Amino acid sequence: MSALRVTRRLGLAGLLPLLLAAGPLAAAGTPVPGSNPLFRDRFTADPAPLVVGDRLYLYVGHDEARGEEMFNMRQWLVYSTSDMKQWTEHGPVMKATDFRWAKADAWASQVIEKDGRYWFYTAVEHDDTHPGKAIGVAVADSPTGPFVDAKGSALITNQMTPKGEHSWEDIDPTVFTDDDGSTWIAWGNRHCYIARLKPNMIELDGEITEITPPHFEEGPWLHKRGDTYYLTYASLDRSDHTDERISYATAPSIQGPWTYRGELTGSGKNSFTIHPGIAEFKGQWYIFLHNAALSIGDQEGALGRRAVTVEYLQYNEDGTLKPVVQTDAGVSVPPPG
Ligand code: FUB
Repeated sequence: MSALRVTRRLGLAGLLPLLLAAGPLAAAGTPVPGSNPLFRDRFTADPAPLVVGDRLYLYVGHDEARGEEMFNMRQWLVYSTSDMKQWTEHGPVMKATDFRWAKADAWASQVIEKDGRYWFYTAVEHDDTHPGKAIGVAVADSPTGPFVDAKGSALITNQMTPKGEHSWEDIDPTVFTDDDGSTWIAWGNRHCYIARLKPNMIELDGEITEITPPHFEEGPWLHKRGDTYYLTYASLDRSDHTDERISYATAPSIQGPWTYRGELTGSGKNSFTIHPGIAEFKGQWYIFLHNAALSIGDQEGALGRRAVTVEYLQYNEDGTLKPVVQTDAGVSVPPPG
């Protein structure tokens, strides 16, 4: 059916929701605010939201891979919004090599606020004194930085979790403060670990416990709603698909026991990896993800050229999560149902 006939049949009012749902380039080549991907002038990955007052800050890794390069991630960027539609770019907050003991790889991170300071936990490649990936912690007095190494050495090294058979086991930290004020850090690739942090935020307080849920691959994210704790993560069911999806587990306490709840999303378009970041903002829950559907000039989306997206996150009455589909429209349209 021609565009003219569609317009006649639906009228302009009927056409508007279709145009919005069409996503990024609906209005004369201009992205619809809130549509996906969120940022189109550079490649971004591993989104980690943080709500501070009436703004939501979004920390991302900057994907700079060229050609067939796998990953080239040197720095983290931060954006913020007050309405989930218009985003302010604050630029780089830190480079991997700002940790003097690290030599590369600004991989996935999360920032949380505690006692008025902002604590930035992230994965990097350690120098040869502790080979493999490691988790560092930096701190700032503002959510936009500047962040500086808070410890002067890694918080977690590859050698602290000897079970893993590969050098990138200790990545993708997620941090969560429970109602009693205790802060917990979970992380991992193939194996998922959790430990309590000391009140100083730069040391582990006690044992590291393994909590690996079914099909766990990487990218854990901890959050709580009501009395339920959620562990959402990138999963890989090697028996039936080849790209990561998002799965989740729930628990009655941060210390478990965790119950596997199944897959939450499919794979990100064109992307082996996918990575969740979850936040409640102004009464609405959101899940940030990434895919590799964005092209910039002659650089097409790829493993190391990803693009951050956002969708509504909705709960069933029993606290389980409604399936999430990555859309072009994102949050430019109202939440379903
Ligand atoms: O961005 C580098 C790595 O890819 C992250 O640490 C993983 O979660 C995956 O997204």
